[in-house]
Amino acid sequence: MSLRLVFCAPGFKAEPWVRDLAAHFPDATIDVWSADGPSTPADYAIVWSPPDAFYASQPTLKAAFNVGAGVDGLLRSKALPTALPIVRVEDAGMAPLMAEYVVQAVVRHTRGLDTSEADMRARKWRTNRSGDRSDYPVGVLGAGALGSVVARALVAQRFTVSVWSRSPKRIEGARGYAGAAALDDFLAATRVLVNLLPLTPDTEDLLDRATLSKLIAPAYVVNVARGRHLVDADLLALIAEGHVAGATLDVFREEPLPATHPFWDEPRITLTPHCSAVTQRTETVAQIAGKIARLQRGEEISGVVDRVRGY
Ligand code: NDP
Ligand code: OXD
Repeated sequence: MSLRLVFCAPGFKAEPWVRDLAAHFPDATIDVWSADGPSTPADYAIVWSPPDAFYASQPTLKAAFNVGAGVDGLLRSKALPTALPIVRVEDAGMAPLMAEYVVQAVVRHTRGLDTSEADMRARKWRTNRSGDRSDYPVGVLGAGALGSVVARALVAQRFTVSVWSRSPKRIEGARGYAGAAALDDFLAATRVLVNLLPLTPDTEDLLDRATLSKLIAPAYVVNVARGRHLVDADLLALIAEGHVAGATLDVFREEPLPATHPFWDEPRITLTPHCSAVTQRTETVAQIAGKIARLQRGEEISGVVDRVRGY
C-alpha cells in the first residue's frame, strides 16, 4: 500500500503544504484532516495544534511531525496518545531568522537606538554616545538548534556571550554553563538576557523576579521562546524599579496580546507579534520528508521529543 499522510494544522493554509509534500512523495495519499469529513487512517501526520478529535480519528499513526520547534502546545493535549512519537522541526531555516532578530534587538538596545528613537519621537535631538560592547555581556538561555546559532551570531558581533543549557555545550567564543546549579553564575555574568528555552515544567515561569534580579543592572530582556517563561508583572515591576532597562518581547502568555495588557503602555518594551522566526515551509517539508523516508527504511531520526523532559 502506498504511503498515507495527513495534514492537520488549523490556521495554516493547507494547499501549499500538501503541494510541497506531494512533490517529495508523488505516490502518497495526502489528506487534509477535517472534523466534518471522513478521516482515512494515515501513517504519518504533519500537525500544528490539532484538535483532540484528530488523534481518535487517526489510530494508525507511526509518528506526528510538529511544524514548529516548540512542542509545548502539542504536549498539552490530554488526547495525545502516550506512545505516539512526536518529531519537532530542527532549525529548517528558522535559526538564521532568529539570529537576525536577536542581534537587531540586542544591538538596538546596546547602541542606544531605542533611546534615540524615543527622543526623536519627542522631537528631542540628543546625540547618543553608546556604550562599549564589553559593558553588555549577553547570556543566551538554551543552546539548542536556535540558541547555539544565536550565540554564534552574537559572538560574531563581538559580544561577550554565555549560554546556559541542561547538558554542557561547546560554542566557540562563548562560555558555557550547564544545569540548574550553574544558573545563578550564568545570571550574575549576564546583563542582556536572551531566552531560547523550550517551555517545559522545568522552565515555566523561570523569568521571574528572583531570576531577573540576579542579572547585572540595568539589565535587558529579549524573550523569543514562549510567553509562559516570563512572569509579566515581575518584569514590569523591575522595569519600574530600574533594575531592568527594558525588553524586547516576541511571545506572550496569551496571543494575540490582549488589548488591555500593560505591556502595550510600557514604552521601554518593544513588542512584535510572534514573528522572530516563522516556520519556513519549503525547508520544513524537506526536513520532514527526509525523516519519513528514513523511518520507512527503518533508520533512526533526530528531533524526536523526549516526553519526560518535555522537549
Ligand atoms: P532545542 O530543543 O534545540 O534547544 C533547547 C535548549 O534548551 C537546549 O540547549 C536544552 O539543553 C536547553 N534546555 C531545555 N531545558 C532546559 C533546562 N531545564 N535547563 C537548562 N537548559 C535547558 O530547541 P530550539 O532551539 O529549536 O527552540 C527553542 C524554543 O524556541 C522552542 O521550544 C520554541 O519555544 C521557541 N521558538 C520560538 C519561535 C518564535 O518565533 N518566537 C520560533 C521557533 C522556536 P540541552 O542542549 O542540554 O538539551
Ligand atoms: C515554533 C514557533 O515553536 O513558531 O516553531 O514558535
